[in-house]
Amino acid sequence: MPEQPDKAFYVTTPIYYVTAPPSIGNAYTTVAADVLARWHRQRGEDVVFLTGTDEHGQKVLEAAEQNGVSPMEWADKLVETEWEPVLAVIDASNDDFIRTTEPRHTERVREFWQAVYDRGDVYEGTYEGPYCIACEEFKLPAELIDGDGGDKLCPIHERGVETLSEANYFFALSRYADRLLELYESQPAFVQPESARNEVISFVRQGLQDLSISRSTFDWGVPVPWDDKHVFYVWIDALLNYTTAAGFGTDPESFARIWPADVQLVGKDILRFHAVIWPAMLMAAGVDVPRRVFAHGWLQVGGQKMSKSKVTAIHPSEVVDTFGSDAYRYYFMKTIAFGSDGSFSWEHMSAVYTSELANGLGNLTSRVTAMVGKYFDGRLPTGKSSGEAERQLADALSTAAKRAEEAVDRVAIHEAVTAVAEFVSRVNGYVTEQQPWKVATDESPEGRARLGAILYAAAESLRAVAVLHCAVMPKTAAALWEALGAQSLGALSDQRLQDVGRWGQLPPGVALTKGPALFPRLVDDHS
Ligand code: ME8
Repeated sequence: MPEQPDKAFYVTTPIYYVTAPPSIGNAYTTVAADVLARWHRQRGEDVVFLTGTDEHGQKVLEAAEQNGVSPMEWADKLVETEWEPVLAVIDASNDDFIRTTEPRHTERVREFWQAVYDRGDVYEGTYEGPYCIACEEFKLPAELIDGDGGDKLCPIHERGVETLSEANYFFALSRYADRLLELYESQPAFVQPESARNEVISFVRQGLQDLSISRSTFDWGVPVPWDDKHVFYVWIDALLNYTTAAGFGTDPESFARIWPADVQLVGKDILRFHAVIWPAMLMAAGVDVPRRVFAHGWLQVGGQKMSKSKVTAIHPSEVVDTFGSDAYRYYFMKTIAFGSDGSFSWEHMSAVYTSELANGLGNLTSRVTAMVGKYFDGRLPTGKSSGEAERQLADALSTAAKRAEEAVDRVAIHEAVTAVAEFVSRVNGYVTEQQPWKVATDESPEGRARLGAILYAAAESLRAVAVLHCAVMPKTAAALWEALGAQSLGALSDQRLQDVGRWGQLPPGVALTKGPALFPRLVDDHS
């Protein structure tokens, strides 16, 4: 890969259909992308984090018709009342929000495809085949499953498919099969995790069919520049959002800084679009392909069989209202192996909240700040009388920080959060073993010095936890930073992950405060 010294770290989510309000499924991808964005910012990198909405196509048109408004009115309403507000609910720190109906995008779509047309990779033809509107995708007959009445259903949505037959324009995708296979070989990180990579390779090895890229039976889309009776197929318009937002075709300087994307997160349902069609489109236009497309697993509710409808029934606000956005983010990022399917249940979420957050990090923080208050008038003592136990704690911190950093580079978000959570347990265990409340009964200078060393080590560990947990639980990390009096080290956002393991940063003498509980006890635990 050519070196780009000023390259920003560019992370994207899929752009979501404005058919319905967001669900905990959509929010899962956005939170993961947000954690990566915040983590990389905490390394001091220039970061661009993009999310947005996918507003064209038959599916959105149908939703608007069912609600008796124009598709544009419908899209505006959903973006304004649902898709933008949900970002604040889950505390997403996106740098841009793209809507595919914006002129900055539609103009780029027309230019991009005109260029591919001019290069000879687009031709006119007819296609007939089963089409799932919910997926906005042609299906292969062999993929379909049998419904109760003997009809054929989409395997993802378990709903009927239509037979679409029309004259339209085709992209010569089949010409790119060999180049795609070469890409998967030479750039193994291009599709991750490994299971997704294998699936994509075996799919492409079977040979690719050309892709129908226009529609003439409805007009809710970007008009095809060389034939205004057609609009572009929603997917080949939507995929281009990632290059539009980076400045493709308008701002070469910004495009050189941002593109190629470093991590494009997608659910496994849309893997082929991102790992097959998308790079082939870019190759056809002579644009670099992304560095990594990462497909995460599917969320289920209450351990039930995969179903879009069950997850879509839960709005992120419902969960955030009970647990807060930090606990929400922690739960989804830690308990589900990123890349595997996962399950949400209120009971499990309550249990994790109580044991790991309220009784874990929350209680540790309140114990440490309360003891510094009680035994040292709220001023951090020195750690001069440290011994073997404190050295081991410092080692555990540096191991946890390395593990977390290395896991984030593999997009193993759950491993990174787990490494930090295990360090928190380790610190809790340390405080319990050292029994500072007993040491406090020894009022000799040695006893005082030892007590100081224990509380210093515990507070210094929490200083590191604030920095390490900042990407996942930004509000908690900020409250912890304040409780520790750590503002004297500068703003939390200026603390670098590269330095987090350096022991002894908190200056003795700073004022610690026992603020409100970081994670209040649950009133209604939904169990
Ligand atoms: O596919 N579990 O939009 P979409 C995990 N517009 N992730 C889930 C999920 C679940 N149960 N449900 C949804 C589209 N997601 C297109 C994308 S990109 C150029 C165009 C997440 O609104 C997951 O990331 O159907 C999935 O890929 C995405 O939402 C689908 O959102």
